[in-house]
Amino acid sequence: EHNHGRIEFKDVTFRYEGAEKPVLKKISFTAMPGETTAIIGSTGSGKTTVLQLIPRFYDVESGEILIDGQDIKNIKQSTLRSKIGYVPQKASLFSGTIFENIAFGKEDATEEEIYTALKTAQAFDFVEKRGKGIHSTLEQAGVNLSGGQKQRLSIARSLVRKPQIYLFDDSFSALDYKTDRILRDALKSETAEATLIIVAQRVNTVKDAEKIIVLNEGEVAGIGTHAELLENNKIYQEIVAS
Ligand code: DUT
Ligand code: MG
Repeated sequence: EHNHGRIEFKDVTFRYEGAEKPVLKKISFTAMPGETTAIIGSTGSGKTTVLQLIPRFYDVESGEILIDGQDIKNIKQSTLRSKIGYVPQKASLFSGTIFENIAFGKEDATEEEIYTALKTAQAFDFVEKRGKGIHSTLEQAGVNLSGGQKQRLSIARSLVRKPQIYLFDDSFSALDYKTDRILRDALKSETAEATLIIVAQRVNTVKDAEKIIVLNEGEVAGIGTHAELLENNKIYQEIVAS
């Protein structure tokens, strides 16, 4: 077994504490290193929940999640988290410099590493425009940033740590189509060996993924490429048409 970051969900069922019904029902899929696996589905379908099970923010009710063949329950929490770069749906920036925000989780990051990450995340230009560049302060956790700028800083933060596995939760939704495209191309070449899981609501963002998982009410409604799903998946067709 190679340690490359292959993620396998096997019949994963999950219920939030106190909830009557499970929000994920027998989810199975594999996400391969060197590939982008996209998860698409309407609001409330369970996309964020799927991502959050991987770093074990919650434990499954039944089924299992394996990384390179090993049940994540048997991986030390610190080892597991160090493998994963999780970019949450809502950017969690804090009041401090841009440098501190990007280096969060890798406090010994050099300026060069910060700049490289900002460039990949298409955040370099707007950061440079601020008086003190990366040493500018983000007031009140970034109230003076746009949604898309916050998303790009969050992405840069994940890149600095160079994890094996990247989980992007709707991280491109506030970007225009062109920036979305350029950013994902840059990500792909910067993280060529990594396992990328991208959650999105718009087809344009998932289209070129090696594998697209269609989630519907906590169930996998289909897995395939854009072309395959367009051909044979009713829910995917509806998303495309919407
Ligand atoms: N849910 C809870 N408790 C939580 C989080 C979510 O009960 O702490 C429910 C809400 C929803 C389901 O779980 O019915 C799936 O939520 P999730 O946030 O995973 O859905 P999503 O696909 O990420 O929705 P969105 O596109 O709005 O982000
Ligand atoms: Mg979500």
